[in-house]
Amino acid sequence: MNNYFQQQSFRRFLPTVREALIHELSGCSYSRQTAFLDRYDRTVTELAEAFFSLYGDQADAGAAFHELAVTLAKSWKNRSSTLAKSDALREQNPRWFIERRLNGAVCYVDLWAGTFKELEKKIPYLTSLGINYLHLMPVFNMPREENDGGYAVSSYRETAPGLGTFNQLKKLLNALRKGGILTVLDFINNHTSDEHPWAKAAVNGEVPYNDFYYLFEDRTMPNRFEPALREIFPEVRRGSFTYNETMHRWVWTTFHNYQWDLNYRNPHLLAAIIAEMLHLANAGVDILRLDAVPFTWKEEGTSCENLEQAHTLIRILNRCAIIAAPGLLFKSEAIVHPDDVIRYVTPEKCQLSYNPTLMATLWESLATRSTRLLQASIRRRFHLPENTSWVNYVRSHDDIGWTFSDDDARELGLDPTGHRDFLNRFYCGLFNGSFARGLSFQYNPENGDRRICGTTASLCGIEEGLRRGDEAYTMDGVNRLLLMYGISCSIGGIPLLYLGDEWAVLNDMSFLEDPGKASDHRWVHRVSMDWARATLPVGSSVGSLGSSVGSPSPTSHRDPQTDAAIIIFEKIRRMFQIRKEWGVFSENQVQVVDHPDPAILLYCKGSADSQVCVAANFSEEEKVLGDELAQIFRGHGMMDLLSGECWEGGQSVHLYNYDIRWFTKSPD
Ligand code: OTU
Repeated sequence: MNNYFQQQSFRRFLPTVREALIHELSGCSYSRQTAFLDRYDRTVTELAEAFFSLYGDQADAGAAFHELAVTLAKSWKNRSSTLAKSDALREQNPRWFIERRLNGAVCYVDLWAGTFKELEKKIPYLTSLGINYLHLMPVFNMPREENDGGYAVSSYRETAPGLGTFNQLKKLLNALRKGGILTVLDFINNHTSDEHPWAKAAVNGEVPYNDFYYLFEDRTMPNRFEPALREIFPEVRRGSFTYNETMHRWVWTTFHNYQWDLNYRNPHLLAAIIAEMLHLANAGVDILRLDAVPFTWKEEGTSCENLEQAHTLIRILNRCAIIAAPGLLFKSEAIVHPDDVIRYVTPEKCQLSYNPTLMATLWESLATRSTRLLQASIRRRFHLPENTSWVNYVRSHDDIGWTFSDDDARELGLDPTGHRDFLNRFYCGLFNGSFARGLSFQYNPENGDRRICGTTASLCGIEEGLRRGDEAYTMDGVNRLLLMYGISCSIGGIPLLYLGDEWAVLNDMSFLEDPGKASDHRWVHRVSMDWARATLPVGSSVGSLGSSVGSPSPTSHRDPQTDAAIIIFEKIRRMFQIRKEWGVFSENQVQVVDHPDPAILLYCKGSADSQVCVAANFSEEEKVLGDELAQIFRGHGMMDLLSGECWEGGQSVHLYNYDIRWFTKSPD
């Protein structure tokens, strides 16, 4: 801190801020006041140090900090007593979310249910599957035509009109809470849409909004920054800046030209964004998914991704939550190099993170029938700090990017670029013998990069099997899908079901007819839920559910896709159920066990009677496991938790094509 606040010492100014907070809280009960002040006193030094490390050289940093602190007090004052009570419980146990044994799911409200009200009616469906963590993708106001699936936010407070009102959203969050389901909402804080009131005010040159975005009078600065920047959507447009005719200014737009990057060099913008964040927290959301975390800080001559200051910003958000909404968790969305992904995951930054490394290497293993890269990445890149957790996903609403470590690949004798090229061709169905039916996304002619779109079922071969009318081919696809979920459910952390995957939803090309979607291939896997299919003859009634999903009735006539879907639905439900019974699956620790056959992945978790050992076969050939299991279980009998099958001690174990088993010591 070279600066104004170093000379003055920001500590000297903190008592004045505290006075203002006491004044702000005057209407609150004594216990509410002391709870806040206790947390504030414990945290403020850390918060201020982080804040002034970014802004200490600006003369009005003190005023901005004051503004921020008052926002915290105001927000706490408005926090409901229900949330404050749950805050208190969560504060006492930083492992609370690990102990909840979470089974995650994610959906777009409109595509999956229609509206907030309709979604409320689907809670029994979610609970019958065993889901207790639900991520609702962007629910706030967005531009009508193109809005990047809502990731162009026009408001952090007004909900998208088609979904319902903010009060209905609050009601839904409340109902989910009562149903034992934690909720996750996106906090898209790297950018807003160009229709956000802040952006509109900036266009009109209004103070202070003219300083909320990165605006440049000419190309001088953009030209200096641009050479080092990554293009995220190169098929849509080149470069990272957009000229605005009204302002005669260039705007920083990392993603689409209508997504304007927020200027975190302005401490008042940070204070304003934290007010929005806490407003969301007070609506009753448990977890905020921080979108695009790598991009929030820009520094000339760098890639403007994963900079230290971006980490400091998250620490500030986290400290503010500790003070004003201590039950809130953060989930990082950083789809970058594995070493960079992991740096966001600490109790002081994001307690949760997507695990893109696992996701990418799982798909890599399916294509190659070798788990070597997957094993290397689990060994080196799975370990997380205490009281944090991975969110292990197979598919999301986004593309699949091959974000494995080049060093890991080279050690295995793979040329990273050539290997990515192979994977892209494989998943676009352009490689001879490929079972996958995916689409290419964002080809960049300059460096040959591209990513992959497609539903899990289509990428696993179910689509191709159904097209051929080949039952065995389709079943291989089903087993691949279950293998992927079998690992994301057992390796450690929170598995995330992309809703629709449990019904083997296939690619849907109808997005090509919608001008707002046609240029974005990700819509091929953002498919609307066909509830008529879900009510097909699974036991008595999947649609009305309760807990009544029984076994499929053998006499009823079903189409092959439904047959596949029913198997998947039941198996995923079973995995989620076992996870509830076996806390070890929610813990991070995992040991990969060597196996000479590259198609086999073997790992163990836990110890003594709660030890489990997962064995998976990533090939279409049957395999016989060696004596690895006998050694692990010391010759004791074993049981597969998934099927209930048992083996006597020392008996050899066969793994069918794409088989996965969750072994434990068999009950005596
Ligand atoms: C996220 O993804 C969202 O998940 C996307 O749906 C949005 O389009 C985007 O942000 C903009 O809001 O580039 O291809 O490292 O890779 O933030 C997906 C992070 C994306 C980026 C990621 C981004």
